[in-house]
Formats: sequence, structure tokens, C-alpha cells
Amino acid sequence: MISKSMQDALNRQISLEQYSAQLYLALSAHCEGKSFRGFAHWLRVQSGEETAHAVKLVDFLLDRGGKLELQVVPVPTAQLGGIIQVFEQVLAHERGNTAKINALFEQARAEKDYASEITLQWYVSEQVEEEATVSQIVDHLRAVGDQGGGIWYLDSKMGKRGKA
Ligand code: OFO
Repeated sequence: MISKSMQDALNRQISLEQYSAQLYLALSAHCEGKSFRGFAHWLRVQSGEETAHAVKLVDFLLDRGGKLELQVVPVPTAQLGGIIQVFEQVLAHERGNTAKINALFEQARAEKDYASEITLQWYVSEQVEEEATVSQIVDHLRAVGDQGGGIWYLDSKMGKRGKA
């Protein structure tokens, strides 16, 4: 049986994962509106991944006999701007989420909740991967700038995510 404090913390994280999905969906629509269909596609896929992260935590919570308490998911507060600004926001958001995941991991360790710790390990690794990927995208975007042919090349590359 999961502790009440860990149950509450996991419910908060589920809500945050859902917020991430909403944020990336909003940013995807913004890119689509600027005809950057590749960046839009990448963000749409990422939005789906964030939903999957929420559901994975829901399953874990239920497997442990916990209670799912869904919370209101806030409207995303993204500052919509150029593509570089969009991905800088994604990077800042992922860094914030890493801090939340790390805090959850610490809580699991402090409570000697080994099952939560093991499940959260996957999220810790996922954050490392996501931060590295988005950081590289931001570097590439800064290198080519918001104007010119380079950004359209990057757009076409981003559109290949998940396609063999
Ligand atoms: Fe849920 O993976 Fe990053 O935020």
C-alpha cells in the first residue's frame, strides 16, 4: 500500500505530466500556424509522450492500491514567439520537470518506498534524455537563427520524428 504523502505527490506529478502534454500541444499548434509543420509534428509527438508518462504513473498508483485524484490542468502560459523562443520554453519546462522528478525520487527514498523509487528511476533517465535532446535542438536553432533556409532544413528533420 502506498503512503498518503506519496499518493499525493504522484497525483501532483500526474497533473504536471498532463500539463506538459497541454503545453506542447499549444506550442505545436503555434508552430503549425507559422507553417513549420516539422516542429509542430515533433511537439505533437512529445505531447503524446507526456500523456503516456501520466498514464504510466496512473497505472503504478493503482497497482499500489492508491487513489487517483485528478486535478484541474491549467491553461498553458507559454509566451508564443519565434521557433527559438518556443524551444527555449520547452527546455526551461523540462528542466523544471526534472527538478520535480528528482524531488519525488528523494521523497521515495526518504520514505523507503522502494517500488516508487524503482518506477521513478525510469523518469529520472527519461528527463536526462529529453533535456539532452531539447538542448541540442535549441543549439541548432540558435546556430541557424529564426530566418533563412537553415530553419526550414531543421523543420524537415524534425518532421521525421517517429517515422522510419
Ligand atoms: Fe514527462 O517527460 Fe519530460 O517532462
